[in-house]
Amino acid sequence: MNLYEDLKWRGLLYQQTDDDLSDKLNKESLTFYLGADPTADSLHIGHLLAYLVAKRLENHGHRPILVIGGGTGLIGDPSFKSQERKLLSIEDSLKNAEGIARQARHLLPEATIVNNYDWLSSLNAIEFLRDIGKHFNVAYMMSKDSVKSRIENGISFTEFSYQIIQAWDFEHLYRNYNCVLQIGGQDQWGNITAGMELIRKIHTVDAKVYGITFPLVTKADGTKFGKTESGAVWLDKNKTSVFEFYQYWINTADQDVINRLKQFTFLSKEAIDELEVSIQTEPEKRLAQRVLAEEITKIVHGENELKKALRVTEALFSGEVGNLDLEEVEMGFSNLDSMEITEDALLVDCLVALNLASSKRQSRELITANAITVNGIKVTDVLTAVNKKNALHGKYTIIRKGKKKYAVIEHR
Ligand code: 545
Repeated sequence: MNLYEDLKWRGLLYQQTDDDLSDKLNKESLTFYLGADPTADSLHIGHLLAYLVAKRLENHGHRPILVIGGGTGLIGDPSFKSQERKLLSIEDSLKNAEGIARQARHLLPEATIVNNYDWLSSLNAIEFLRDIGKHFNVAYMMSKDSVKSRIENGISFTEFSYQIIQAWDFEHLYRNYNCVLQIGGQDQWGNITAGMELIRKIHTVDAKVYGITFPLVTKADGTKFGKTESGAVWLDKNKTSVFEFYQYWINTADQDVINRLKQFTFLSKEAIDELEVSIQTEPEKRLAQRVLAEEITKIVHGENELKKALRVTEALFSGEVGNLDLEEVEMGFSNLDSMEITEDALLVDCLVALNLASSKRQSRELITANAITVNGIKVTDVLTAVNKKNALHGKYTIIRKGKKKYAVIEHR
């Protein structure tokens, strides 16, 4: 399969500006770009897709430029937003930009990374209005979905102008890097085409520049992709632990897992077809989900972190948590119901405090019924005490009720 067919097969092509783009993509080596505004200090898995598309193009011989929107982030992209954004402070924008740049560098180590604050911050109002603004017709700007959908509820001149600023980025990169292609999600179509317009007006109508977008990731059940009860699934392991990250992917529904494998992994069609068969023939193994979770966790967090997430998963399943190292314990248990104690305590009291039992009496019943383990060891004595000395790594006591319910005590 050539690159174009591969992108199509993976469901990664939503719109393209030219029909002859397939030949360009397959046969030439283009400099292209992808932008991200530092609206947060980390990317989440929705944005990850964009970087993986960039990586697919790079693997095929195209040259990526990753634009970190330190400048555009100060303006606020109205695309797909029903309401005006709160302005980001310059400090936050630049601080977030550092975080995003670090992740971008990790995902595409070979890419050129630039921050548009570097050229946007020195643009003055006269230049902006004379040299750039003059090329934009207001009716054209208002016809963009990002603006049109907002006219009634209100859109500031600031956000209205966003498309011009992103357009100027494309022109800047075209002029300085011979960048001829911009990629983005489907929400970016209006901004990408605005840039192509501007380049043709400033340079020549024949300037060969292109744009492609990929579709929003959707789930078969209609709920939002990339969200859990506790919020977005972030790439930063301090915001979403590697264990939670791994768990998110392993819980992918059968109806979605093949699409995810196509979009988010670099596995071949043959490999993915085989996994599709396994969903039919041995669904209980959840092989496709396992492969998906392992592949993506490896891409984002590396082999070593994946190993830890697998060890934690295995320990939670078997109950044998005693062999986990401190980092693994924290990875697996930081989000559980927990309590802190500074002195020794009776297990029966802890069970109540942790909501594992409704009363001391029930605590005792659970213990005599062999339903409670502490740090992986079955407890039979109702007078068992919980103390720092026996804690894992001198810090945590992990309690398990039945097969699945866990809680943690932190010793201070
Ligand atoms: C800025 C300057 C440019 C070109 C592009 C931009 C950014 C663009 C935009 N993109 C989105 C984004 O989200 C925040 C990410 C960091 C927390 O707003 N105007 O910055 C997303 N983008 C990736 C995909 C996207 C898009 O980063 O394009 O569609 C999500 O899949 O929403 O010169």
